[in-house]
Amino acid sequence: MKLFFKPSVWIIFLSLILFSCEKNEKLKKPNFIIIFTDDLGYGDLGSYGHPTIKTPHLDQMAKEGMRFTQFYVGSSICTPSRAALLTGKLPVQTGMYGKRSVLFPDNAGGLDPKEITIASALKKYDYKTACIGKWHLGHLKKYMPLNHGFDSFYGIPYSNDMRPEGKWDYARDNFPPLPFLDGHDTIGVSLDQGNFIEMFTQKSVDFVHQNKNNPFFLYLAHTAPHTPLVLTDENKDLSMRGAYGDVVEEIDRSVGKILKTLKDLKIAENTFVIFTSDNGPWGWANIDGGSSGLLKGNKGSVYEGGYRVPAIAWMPGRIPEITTTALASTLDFFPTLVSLAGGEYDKKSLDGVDISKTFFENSNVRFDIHYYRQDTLIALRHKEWKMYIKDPNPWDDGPTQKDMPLLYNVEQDPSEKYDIAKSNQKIISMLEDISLDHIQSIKKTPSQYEQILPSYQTAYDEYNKNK
Ligand SMILES: [Ca+2]
Repeated sequence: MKLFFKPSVWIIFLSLILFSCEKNEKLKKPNFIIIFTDDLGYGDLGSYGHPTIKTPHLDQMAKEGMRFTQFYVGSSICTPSRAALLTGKLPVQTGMYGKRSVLFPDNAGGLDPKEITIASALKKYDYKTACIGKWHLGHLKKYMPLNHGFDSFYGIPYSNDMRPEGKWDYARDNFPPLPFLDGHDTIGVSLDQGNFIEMFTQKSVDFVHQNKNNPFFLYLAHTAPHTPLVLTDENKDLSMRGAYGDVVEEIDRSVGKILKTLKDLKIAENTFVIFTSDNGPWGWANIDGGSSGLLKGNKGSVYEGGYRVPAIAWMPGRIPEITTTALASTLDFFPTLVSLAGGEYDKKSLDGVDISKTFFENSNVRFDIHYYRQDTLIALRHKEWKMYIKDPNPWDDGPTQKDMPLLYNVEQDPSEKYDIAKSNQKIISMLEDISLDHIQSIKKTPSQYEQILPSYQTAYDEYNKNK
């Protein structure tokens, strides 16, 4: 029997097929959660070898997912590291670098609203986006998360120690009480920081619940374990590692709650979660700072301990359960997430690369890491080789500029103990060519840190005169 329908019936039939395809396409778009801690070192988690900090939820996440041993940030300090993660560009390209290292409440600059962030890119593909925690990419309204592609913001505009209560006399005399914002509105000042991890966690869990039926991107940038280490009574004195351990263990419980929410809502298999840190531990914070484990150096340095951080990627059934030695960087989040969302981006402008194949197939995609101090390339890693073309630390008694280049095999010598430059001239020549190509290809944008807000200018000049 020959089937025959009127044209109008065919149109309805085809529309239904198209509608269901479109719906399936939407369902296939993965959700993304980036959990970004502040100043957590390479050696601070149980699964990264810390002897006394207990991190059972993160260790379980590592067991169920991919644990990176050679994962890097775009800069070893807060502001530029955050800019690199969100834009996929080295800070030298976005102007998010400068003599002061990071932005302060007296700064007039920030991340140019014209820069495309992961959030603004994903919004084009129907993602709901939230920024929870610490921003630190410019606190004036035009630079804040709502003007960088985020539908909502809940947290603090800069670091948790930029407040009058600390020991720094300039901050004590000039900085306002630390504001806490919801969107553009300040909803409190000098709030008890002991509640921050719980507040950020609850807000994150609520956001996931609200968006369980549509694609979402959550950027959860904890203010911890950056000093001051503040804890509520119920989270205090639990860790053998003291207050720093207490804070890291509270973050661990927070991660457990978020992953449990994804499992309970049955969206874990479609949610890509990555946990990492913005830079190495704060060496100057003494016992209140973390540990870079076997790596040399701390936050702010160009040594491995500044740039190499713990990172765990998790997407049950999709990301293999493995410890990987593949190189990867927070710079790669932008291109990777946008391409996983089925989106397009301008490859040429980015320093990050799509490392989906690293996450899903454990293959090596990235081969180079660039280590900058402000706008200057200090060192280059290519595969196992790391070469310093500039003095890694002009403030210590170690090698000086005339001793450059230094060369380390950081796979055999992750602690950067043994300079092997003299016996490897061919490697040096190859790395010199690669670094020269890189330097010539980089488009520098002037520092956004230089301009001081008029209301601070007198105090700022006075402070710098007396320094
Ligand atoms: Ca930091």
